[in-house]
Amino acid sequence: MPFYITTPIYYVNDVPHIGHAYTTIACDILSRFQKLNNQDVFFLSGTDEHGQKVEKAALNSSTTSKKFVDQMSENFKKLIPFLGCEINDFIRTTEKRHIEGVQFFWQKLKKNNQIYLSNYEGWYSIRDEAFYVESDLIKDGNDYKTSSGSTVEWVKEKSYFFKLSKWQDKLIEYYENNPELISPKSRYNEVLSFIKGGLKDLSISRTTFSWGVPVPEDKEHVMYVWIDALCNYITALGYPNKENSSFNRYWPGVHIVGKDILRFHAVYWPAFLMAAELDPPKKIFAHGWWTNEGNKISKSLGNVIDPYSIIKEYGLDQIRYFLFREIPFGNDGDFSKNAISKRVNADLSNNYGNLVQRISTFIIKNCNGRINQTLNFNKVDNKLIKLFEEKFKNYHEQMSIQQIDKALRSIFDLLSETNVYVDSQAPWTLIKTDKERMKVVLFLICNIIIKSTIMLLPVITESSTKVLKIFNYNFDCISFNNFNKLLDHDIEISNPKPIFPRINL
Ligand code: ME8
Repeated sequence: MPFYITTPIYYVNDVPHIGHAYTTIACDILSRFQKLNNQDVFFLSGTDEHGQKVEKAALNSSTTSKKFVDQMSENFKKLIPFLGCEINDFIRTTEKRHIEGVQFFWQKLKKNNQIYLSNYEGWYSIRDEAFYVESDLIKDGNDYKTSSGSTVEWVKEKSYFFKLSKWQDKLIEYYENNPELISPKSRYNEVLSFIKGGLKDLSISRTTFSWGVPVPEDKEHVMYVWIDALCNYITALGYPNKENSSFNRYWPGVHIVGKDILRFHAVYWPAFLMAAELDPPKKIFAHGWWTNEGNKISKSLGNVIDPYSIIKEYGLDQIRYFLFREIPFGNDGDFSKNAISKRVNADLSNNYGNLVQRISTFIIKNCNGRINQTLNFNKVDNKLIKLFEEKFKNYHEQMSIQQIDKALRSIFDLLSETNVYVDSQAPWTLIKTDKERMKVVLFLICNIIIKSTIMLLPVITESSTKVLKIFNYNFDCISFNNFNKLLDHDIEISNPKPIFPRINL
């Protein structure tokens, strides 16, 4: 089955930070999970390069807008492999394929009588690239600000409008019939009540600057950056080419976005798509925001977390794991170095790493690195096998609904119980008293280690790969098909090495 997953396309007005890395890694985890389910995955990321915010940043640089966006986009592209993420395509909104696709989309809306020309007069925030009504704003002396502190300016210009108001009832009906389309539930409720509060037609073109996609047949206007940006999800698939195209195969997709941009994705985007007679997205998941040691992350506070330096300091898998285990995916979270160290030491070093290390070195030392396959399990063993089956089921259910933290918790509960089993069965004692029983115990522990490692593969990809190599696991066999079945071959271990050294607190 095709599975299409997207990150937001990131604004190139500044360099990437941990927030961007967070969304990209989330998509990578979910994409790797679906690959283990044998799905045909298409994972897209990219950059949002038009609009006033980017134009302003380009003007402040000493180069042309085109050169500026080329350089800045490269920073986002380069970050992806550094984060251990594997994408299928990277789209830039300044590419020809995108511009042509968006212009086609615009014409389709026009043909369907969804667009009209009028005048816009109201507030606009360049930082948010969003229109605001006065009731959304907070008075700040003589000025107004948004609730997140963005400044706004009064805009008065000729503009094309999209007939968003016409889609209010359709959107309500659509979401009421499909409540699982927006997650978490609280965000779904928020979107639904926003739509029920009434939708106004949306200004979708600008005339007071020129850094945007030209509106077809009206050179005076460029498109509003959000209609341009949202279309990336389909232009990257080859839209408007529908026959035999990736569009045909992969659309509709799953969008992972920050809570700040949910409204654009869950209100405007499905309405645009329905108006163009296309399917709305399959799912929109809105995650929360990270603060840094309790403070809002912002350039002016000088506390922006650079993904390169934090990964160099703690390690890639350590950061990937921390980001997705520490807080429920969907909630806000606080990024603190103390929390990273505690989390890594407790889970990755003690619970998982130590288990792998002590079992693999024990087998090398005492069994020549080899444990034969067996089925001679007793009651205690069967209890652990049953627990594994339960935890895998839970892991699978949670990952399927993007609850990455809960899925990880299932694996680590299983590993904790496995450590208890190791201590109670004590293979180091059995070696003296009952060698046959020792082999059964070791075979089962190796099974659980291998299975847990495969479950961890989407999150801590590099380290899981290393562990599977220690256990000489055949990578061609990796899939969640028949996952409950224990290994039907002997286990061979080579070159055990410590995987997660403890971080000194
Ligand atoms: O909004 N914590 O781009 P953008 C968690 N171009 N995530 C964060 C974060 C934080 N502190 N800060 C940013 C745009 N993010 C548009 C999107 S899509 C058609 C167009 C993440 O560069 C989060 O995913 O401002 C947020 O949605 C995204 O970065 C916004 O990136």
